[in-house]
Amino acid sequence: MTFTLPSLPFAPGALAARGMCQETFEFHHGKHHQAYVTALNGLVDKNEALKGKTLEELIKLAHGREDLTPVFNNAGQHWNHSFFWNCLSPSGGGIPGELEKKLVSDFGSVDKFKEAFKAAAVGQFGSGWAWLVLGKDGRLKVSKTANAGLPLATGEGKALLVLDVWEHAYYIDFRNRRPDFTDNFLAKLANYEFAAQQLASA
Ligand code: MN3
Repeated sequence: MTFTLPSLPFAPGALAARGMCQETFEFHHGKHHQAYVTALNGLVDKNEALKGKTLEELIKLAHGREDLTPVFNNAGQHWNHSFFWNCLSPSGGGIPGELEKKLVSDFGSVDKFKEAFKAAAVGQFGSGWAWLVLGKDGRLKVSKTANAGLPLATGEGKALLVLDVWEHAYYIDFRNRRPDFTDNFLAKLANYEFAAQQLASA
């Protein structure tokens, strides 16, 4: 299987007025994400044992395998970025009723969810990702992963929403201010409709 860079689900300049400019997407989607896809295809191409596997199969196979670390890193980054683009929206920030009810039930309030998510995003030392996950116990939780990590690999549940907290995700728009980048995501960019769809299909 050859992997390809998915198209953005919106025009690259569509989020500029909400704090994520076109240049960010030209680099983040067009260069960073493309580089992970290209590297992954190269790794699969030279390893017979990896050919024909789906992205999810590659992630599970390579997770924890020292000899397959580059495969895990590039496959995880391809999955994470493909998911991340869907977690952004030109009409982001509004939380559908069903999801809001679940957030209130599991975190106490929407504000408490946002506080927990921000703490995960800001508290991730170095590169990584902040997640809203539906845990195996049926409760929503916030978590963070380093580098290319993802809930599919850790087995902690189903991903509903993610924020990329690698510096390349925010340096053009927010320079070094990851807390402001996270606040802006939660208030103006987060596609809670997509998160609600993930929850409904769980
Ligand atoms: Mn990234």
